[in-house]
Amino acid sequence: MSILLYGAGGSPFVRKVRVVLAEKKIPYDHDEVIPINVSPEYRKISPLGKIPALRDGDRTLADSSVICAYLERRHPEPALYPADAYEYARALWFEEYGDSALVGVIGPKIFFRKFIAPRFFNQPVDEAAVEQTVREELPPLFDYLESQLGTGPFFVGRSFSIGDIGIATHLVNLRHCGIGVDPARWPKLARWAATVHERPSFKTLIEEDRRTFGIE
Ligand SMILES: N[C@@H](CCC(=O)N[C@@H](CS)C(=O)NCC(=O)O)C(=O)O
Repeated sequence: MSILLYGAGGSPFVRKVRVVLAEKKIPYDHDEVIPINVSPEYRKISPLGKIPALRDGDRTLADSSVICAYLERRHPEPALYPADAYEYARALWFEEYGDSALVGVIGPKIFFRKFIAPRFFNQPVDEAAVEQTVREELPPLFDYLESQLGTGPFFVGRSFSIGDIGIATHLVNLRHCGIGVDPARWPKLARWAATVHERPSFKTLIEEDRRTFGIE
């Protein structure tokens, strides 16, 4: 097996790559690197010291978006990037929205405080801070996403794409914190998230995280 993916499973960016690998049925080995005090050897592969990184034979790459784009060229089927130029750019936009706007709120302000801090740093959960973020910062992000979903099942065109993966991976971490998308307030987004998280590529990883982290 020539592909080796580096990066711990709870990372939304690592999950993005794993979903792409699963959708394309690409076999891989997995080295669950935790991005704290990474070794000089790992920094040669991932110069910013972040996860994920990927080795394909004697070639290496860092950054989830870069890795997913590479995998698409190496293994074009099933296509996860739309063929149409505008739809292609829209899919990249949603991936970027997940990797900047969503992670900026969900990562440090919710997932870290509620999930990582108590489990790995033995710190109590700052529930008031989490609740404030959920009340004030998450809704505008969900309002935008709700406004972008049409009548179809996916964010862009008629096919599941990197745009869906790039949003859904961050909502998994929210879900691990016991926070979902309220279907009364964001019906399209809630339906979309439930459908995407039921795909085998996501479902397998969600169940794996549940076992690993003892999530009820
Ligand atoms: N743009 C990067 C972001 C990766 C990222 O921020 N990963 C986090 C873990 S979820 C990390 O490695 N953090 C450690 C650090 O920033 O030093 C990507 O898409 O791969």
